[in-house]
Amino acid sequence: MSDQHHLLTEVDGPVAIIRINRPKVLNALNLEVMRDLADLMEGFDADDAIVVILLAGGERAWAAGADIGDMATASTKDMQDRDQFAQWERIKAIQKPIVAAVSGFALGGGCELMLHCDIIVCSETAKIGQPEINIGVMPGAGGTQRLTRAIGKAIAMDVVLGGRFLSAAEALQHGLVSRVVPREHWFTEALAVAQKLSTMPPVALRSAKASVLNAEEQHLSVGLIEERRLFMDLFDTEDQKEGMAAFMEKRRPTFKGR
Ligand code: CO8
Repeated sequence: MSDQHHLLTEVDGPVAIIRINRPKVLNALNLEVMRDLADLMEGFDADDAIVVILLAGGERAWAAGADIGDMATASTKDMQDRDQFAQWERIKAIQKPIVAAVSGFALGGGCELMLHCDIIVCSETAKIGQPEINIGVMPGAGGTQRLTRAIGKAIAMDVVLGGRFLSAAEALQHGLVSRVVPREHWFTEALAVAQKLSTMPPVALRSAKASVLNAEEQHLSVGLIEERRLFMDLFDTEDQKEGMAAFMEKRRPTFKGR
């Protein structure tokens, strides 16, 4: 495991693992972490040997938000000049699937980072929320939008306006996370999900991710046209030929990512 101090990385076959590692501040996301996270993710996205990215926090905290110390005395102009949202846009543009391994606090920018991931495996200990209101601000990295699309207006208002934390069970019930697992399995189960995904045909994975994300971005009729195009394009890949031939021949497919 190589240590880039606040982010630890490891490659496990076709799965790239990134761990946020600032335990003393509950993995608060400062500007350097976000920039380096975007750099790492873009590197793995461009690496043909990697199929899936697994992003993990720590046992006590996935991430307790943006680093409040970074912003405490900032003016609106200071925040604009930092252009920190450019890093979030880079993470949003990652084409490979991102699996989140979430334990403990996922708050504020931490919750928003979780919402940038595609499959969210969450410990039964997780506490998820957007408590920015308590410190005089509001979500700024997509929380009011992605959270509302995921869980609906009524619960989103409770979380965003009231600062209420959702338990893992509530988050699952409201469709905010993909799976809830016993506390001791939060990382191993997420890794297993990432490993399973990494056996899938990579081109189809990318197209399917893009198409599901379109459902959040676009109106239905536009999303359906784009889905049809992505679906058709996959018929020019070797993996489609191999996947369907293997099914017909009752054998396991060997995907090549093209
Ligand atoms: N930023 C900086 N330091 C933090 C943060 C944070 N977000 N969260 C926790 N810490 C630090 C604490 O200051 C403390 O440090 P120290 O030991 O030096 O005093 C250490 O982590 C441990 O925290 P606590 O002692 O408070 O631990 P508790 O178990 O008592 O409480 C809580 C845990 C409830 C998670 C509590 O720490 C808390 O409320 N944290 C802040 C949560 C919050 O408000 N998050 C939102 C931040 S604002 C935000 O995310 C805006 C996003 C905008 C878009 C992104 C732009 C970059």
